[in-house]
Amino acid sequence: MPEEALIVVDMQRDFMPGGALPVPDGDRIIPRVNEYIRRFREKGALIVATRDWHPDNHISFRELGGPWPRHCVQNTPGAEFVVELPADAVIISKATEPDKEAYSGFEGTNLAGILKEKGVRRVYICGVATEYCVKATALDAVKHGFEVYLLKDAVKGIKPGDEEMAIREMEEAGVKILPSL
Ligand code: VGL
Ligand code: ZN
Repeated sequence: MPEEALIVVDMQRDFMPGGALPVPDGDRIIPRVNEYIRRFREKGALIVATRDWHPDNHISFRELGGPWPRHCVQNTPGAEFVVELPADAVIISKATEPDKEAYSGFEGTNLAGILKEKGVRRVYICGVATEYCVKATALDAVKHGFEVYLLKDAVKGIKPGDEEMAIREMEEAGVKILPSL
């Protein structure tokens, strides 16, 4: 039973420079994330990857009154992962319904159940965007009773000020911030 899980949040083409909703320098954390995936895998941790997986009529899209450009539409190149995941990684698709937004990997998914069933107590979080899906996932992980660590050298935010604020908010909620591991 793995005590630990690495949760890789939304490392998808549309969130990288050149994508539909780019996180500035989002691609610069790819090597770090790949290294964490390898290292956690080696020590027997569960590898989880969340993905934004929207239908093409999702409410978060500007054309439908939402805040974001069309991004991460199911089964399109923009929704593909840009990191190297092992074949046995658990893939969690979120925000898959047209009328529901979900920033957290726990929202509307069975992620908490899967982690508990596998005996996971500690989760380590990396990915994008720090102030949206990373933060929401980390705060929900705390609420579900996990011990939560943020891998600070393997996250990226959309706006630097907002990213700093989000990290403080996570810390106040009980997330342990690790400069690196
Ligand atoms: C995200 C905005 C819209 C994220 C997803 O992954 O942080 N941000 N959809
Ligand atoms: Zn989205």
